[in-house]
Amino acid sequence: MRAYLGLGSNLGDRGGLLQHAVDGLARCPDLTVVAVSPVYETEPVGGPEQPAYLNAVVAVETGASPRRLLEVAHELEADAHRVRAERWGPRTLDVDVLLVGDLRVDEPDLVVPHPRMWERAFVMAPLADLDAGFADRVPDRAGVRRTGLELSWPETQ
Ligand code: GSY
Repeated sequence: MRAYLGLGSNLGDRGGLLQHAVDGLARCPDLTVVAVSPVYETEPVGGPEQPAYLNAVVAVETGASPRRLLEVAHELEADAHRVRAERWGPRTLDVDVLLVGDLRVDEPDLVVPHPRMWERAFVMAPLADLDAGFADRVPDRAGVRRTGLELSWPETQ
């Protein structure tokens, strides 16, 4: 299955934290990283006043369940010392399970496809870079700009 994970960081070495997450995914035996989007700098959506985010989307090939992908996401976040104290507040690293093939999950702590992805240009713009089939679903791009930063993964190293 092709799955997509969203990465976001707005604290500390934001680019380094995104790269650290991609490196962690590339080491994970449950999946293969097949593509990584360009990095976008994006205005925060929701929550208190907080710094701008860097966002990217990673495409993986995997036979892992959405639940296992959520575990991997939480491991990466914990590794980045994310403090989960404030739900919508700044975070060193946020990893969201966006899509897992055609699977649908609706559980209290896991909803796939990610329920808010369609309205978030910081998710849909990088997702459309990886799959042009989403290009006509990208909402207003105000506050979302592509940086020159590129993340690497084994195929590009
Ligand atoms: O859900 C991801 C965390 N997050 C973000 C984000 O990654 N980027 C932007 N621009 N705003 C956000 N608000 C939240 S919460």
